[in-house]
Amino acid sequence: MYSGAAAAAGPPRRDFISVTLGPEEAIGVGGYNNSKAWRRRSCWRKWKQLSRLQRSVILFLFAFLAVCGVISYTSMGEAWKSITNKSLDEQRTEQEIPGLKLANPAVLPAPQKADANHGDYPELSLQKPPKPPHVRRGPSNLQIKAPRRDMRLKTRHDTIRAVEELVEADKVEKTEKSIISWRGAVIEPDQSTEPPSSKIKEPEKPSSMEAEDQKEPVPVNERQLAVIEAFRHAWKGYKEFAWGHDELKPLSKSYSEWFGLGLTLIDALDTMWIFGLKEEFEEARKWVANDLVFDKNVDVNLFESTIRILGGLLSTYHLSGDSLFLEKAKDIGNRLMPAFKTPSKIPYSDVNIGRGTAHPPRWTSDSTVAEVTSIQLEFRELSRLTGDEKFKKAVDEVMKHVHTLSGKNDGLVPMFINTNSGQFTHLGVYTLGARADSYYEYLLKQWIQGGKKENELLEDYMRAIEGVKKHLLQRSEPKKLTFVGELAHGHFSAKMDHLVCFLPGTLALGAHNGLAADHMKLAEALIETCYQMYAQVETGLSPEIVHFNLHAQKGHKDVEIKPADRHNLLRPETVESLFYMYRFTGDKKYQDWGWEILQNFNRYTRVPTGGYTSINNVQNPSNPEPRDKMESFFLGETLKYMFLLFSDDIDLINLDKYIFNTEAHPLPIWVPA
Ligand code: DMJ
Repeated sequence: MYSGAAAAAGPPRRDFISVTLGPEEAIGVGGYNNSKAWRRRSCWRKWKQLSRLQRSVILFLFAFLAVCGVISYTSMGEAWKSITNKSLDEQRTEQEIPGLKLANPAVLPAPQKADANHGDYPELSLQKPPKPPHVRRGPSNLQIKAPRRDMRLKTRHDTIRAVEELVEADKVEKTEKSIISWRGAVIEPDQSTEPPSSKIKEPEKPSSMEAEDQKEPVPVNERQLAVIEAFRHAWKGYKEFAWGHDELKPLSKSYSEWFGLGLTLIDALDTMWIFGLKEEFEEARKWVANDLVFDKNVDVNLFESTIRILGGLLSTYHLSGDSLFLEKAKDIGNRLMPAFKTPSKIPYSDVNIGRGTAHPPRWTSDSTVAEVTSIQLEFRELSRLTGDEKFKKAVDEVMKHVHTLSGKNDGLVPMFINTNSGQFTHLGVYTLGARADSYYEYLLKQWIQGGKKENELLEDYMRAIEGVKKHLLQRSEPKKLTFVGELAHGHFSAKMDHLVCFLPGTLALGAHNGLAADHMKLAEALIETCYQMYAQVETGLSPEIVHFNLHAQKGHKDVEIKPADRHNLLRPETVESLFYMYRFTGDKKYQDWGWEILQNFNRYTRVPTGGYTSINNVQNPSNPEPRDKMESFFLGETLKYMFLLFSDDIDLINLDKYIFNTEAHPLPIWVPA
């Protein structure tokens, strides 16, 4: 069908159409013409000469080939991307934890829709978590790394000393041959978790194994360095005079024993990990491996040993990935279980961990409400890690039972519960302070831990906050500070424990997780009050309890302090709440307030030979009357929250992935946001 020459040569073949070409187009005449224009015209003619059916078939074939081409291009691109990404991740992980493959199953259950069940509670409308305005998404700092020295260092004596020590630590790091890699420094790769015989499902892996956490840490800043320096000073005293014992007595250069289980050391493990104190962590780890024995004829308090020991071991396991800590956590968890063998299943306050017996205090068969309802995060996590449901069942039963109890006042609970009858006792007294505080905290935190599905917990929490607003909130004079008082048989008392200062942080956490926006407003008002409990006092440190003035009186501040209440135990609640408030608002004033508090701890509670001490009199700067005791929560909580408060890295214990227990030990959220 193409050539004029052929056409000229004789009759056209049957299946060709004869075409008469002009002279310039005839090959024979005009010579070989292969110009683009000619070819285009020729093709077009050929196309026009096809039948309609032929054209349709060709068009269809073209379309079909084009579609196939697009599909195979996309899927090959994806495959190529995943091949290259995977090999990079694998290389990185292999360098950090030899033998660890990314093929490991996901650590936590697959994410679910956070608001899946909210239909049941129309009044509890959830908001979208607000994005913190100030923070960039930075790398996770869960890997231990010595803080970098390329920071802007200032002239403050403390800071310089801290840096010198850190340089020293760097040197030690380089010579430590026993370390596999820092993240895996203490991981013995062959150890595996051995689920107990009553195993019901596969145990979970530690959250540190998440690929997402394998990022470069953000360098610490000057304020964080000052916290590290404070920690090192406290640790120096503990190491020298109280190693392996419960608490340091820094003035008498000795120690005190509560359970005889190295409380301070265990409480401080994850703090050291987060601060990047490798050498100290390694030494403490050795003590846990060789000297921490739970098979002891000793009575321990169920709540205190759960939040400090079980909580501390579990979080250290998560951060370090070292199965030693899980093994120890399982051991203590099992030894605490006899506490739940009561007629009502409300646990006894005390357990003999060597004998396997439990009992209430000598003078009563009551337990404290906050104690029996603030062990759940830890036991539930132990079940998830071991695959053994018995821990979770025991503590969930307590919550379910308390949910149904009468004797509450608009969601506010009394302070005692009887282990025989399972009923509240001493009805009519309501506080957010001692003996009730962490009941409220754990309602919200369990709800978050479990993926926001356990509606009874949320319901109880929301009711309780309404109860607080209705019965316990008042304003002081002259500054009109919002505070949380107490109610005793219908009488309001303007007394507030420092312990109540956990509440602004908890309210802010709830608001961040979609609860009512007015919770955040209340949090803002309350944290201001908690700060004033420090700022209005002569030493700049809060007493254990304050009384607020309800009526303006000339020469009187908002805060009054009774002689019996003017001690300070180095408690964490205010800095804890400052940390949450800064994370969620980015308002630097919270960091500045925390900085003031740290300086006042340094001024009035620091013991030159090592350690910090509780004091008896926050109103006397010239003699604050040191008590000679450093509580374990100063290292476990107070300094940890300070360090986190001064950080701008939201991935340094990301609050959408971790929930802090009431002793500041971070545990993974099962269904992270
Ligand atoms: C800690 O043991 C815990 O924070 C507990 O919830 C309350 N008491 C101390 C700190 O003040």
